[in-house]
Amino acid sequence: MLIKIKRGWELPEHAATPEHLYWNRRSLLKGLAAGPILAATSGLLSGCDEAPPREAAAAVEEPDPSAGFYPVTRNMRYRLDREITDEALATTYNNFYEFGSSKNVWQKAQALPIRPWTVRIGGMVENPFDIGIDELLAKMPLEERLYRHRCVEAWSMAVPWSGFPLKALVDLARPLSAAKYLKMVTFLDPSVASGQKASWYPWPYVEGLTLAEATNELAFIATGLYGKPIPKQNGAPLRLAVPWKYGFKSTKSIVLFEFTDQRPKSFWEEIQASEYGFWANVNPEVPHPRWSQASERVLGQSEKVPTLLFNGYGEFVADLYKDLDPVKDKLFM
Ligand SMILES: Nc1nc2c(c(=O)[nH]1)N[C@H]1C(S)=C(S)[C@@H](COP(=O)(O)O)O[C@H]1N2
Ligand SMILES: [Mo]
Repeated sequence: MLIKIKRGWELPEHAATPEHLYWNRRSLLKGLAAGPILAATSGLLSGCDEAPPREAAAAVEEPDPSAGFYPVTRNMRYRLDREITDEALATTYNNFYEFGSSKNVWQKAQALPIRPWTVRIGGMVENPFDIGIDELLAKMPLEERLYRHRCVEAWSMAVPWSGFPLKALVDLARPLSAAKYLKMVTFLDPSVASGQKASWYPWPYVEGLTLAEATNELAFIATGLYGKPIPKQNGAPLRLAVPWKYGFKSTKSIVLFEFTDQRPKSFWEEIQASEYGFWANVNPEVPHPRWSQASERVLGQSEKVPTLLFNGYGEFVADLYKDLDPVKDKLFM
């Protein structure tokens, strides 16, 4: 495969947010949520179209039975070349079509019941089983990772996910050797998710990875965000985070992990295969049929920044694709 990989360690480390500034900003946000000074300081967020409603930060503080698990220790292997996105932006500017096609769905998503929440591990495994989210959380090695996130629509953010490597779940599932893919499926409940009443979409939301991708160290199941249980609008109680791929691969609110020997057809592939393929690896040089992927708008910033091959994660994942043809196999679409 003819791809020049820029390694992560070549990225400018000086741009990463120092820890103490990060924590100060968090307490600043908390203070804003709690007190009436928000109005006076809301100019901080103006000048961008994502200024969140003032209730946003308060709503994500709802009690959650898994709250005691967080915060978890940050794994310093996964670093950023940019500042962490403000929590109030990352939790109020969302894609979650189950609750509507606008970015402003965070309030509607609060209707999603997340307890009890049963995850089915099925398909080609030694013994299919169901497991409740809290039992799963207790079994899994929780850690925090700073990851970039690049939406196919050319906006991006950088957030602290908490959760566990997807590989830990694959090991728990014990797939049969014939299994080649992992399919992940979102809940289906049109009574709480009004977007699912739109019959022209192929609900439920489905995504898939090869098992080699699913067991790559970067593939992560996020159960927390900003040191707390993950908000509903970001995919509670568990969602995928595969930062080298376009954001739509990162399925939210998963109820089924199914091991299979058939390549899963994803939600977006079903809708428009010529624009949203199976691999969907980030590449600034391969434009979307309707727009360039060369740069991205970072949430909260007015300047665009260049998009990186594999979203900057080539050192971790480029090897996965070395036997494939980028064009014929549509690796970047
Ligand atoms: N079930 C489900 N998962 C989903 C989506 C969705 O609409 N439904 N949108 C995807 C897209 S396009 C993106 S960019 C990310 C957005 O995640 P965020 O809202 O936490 O930023 O979720 C992905 N996962
Ligand atoms: Mo996206």
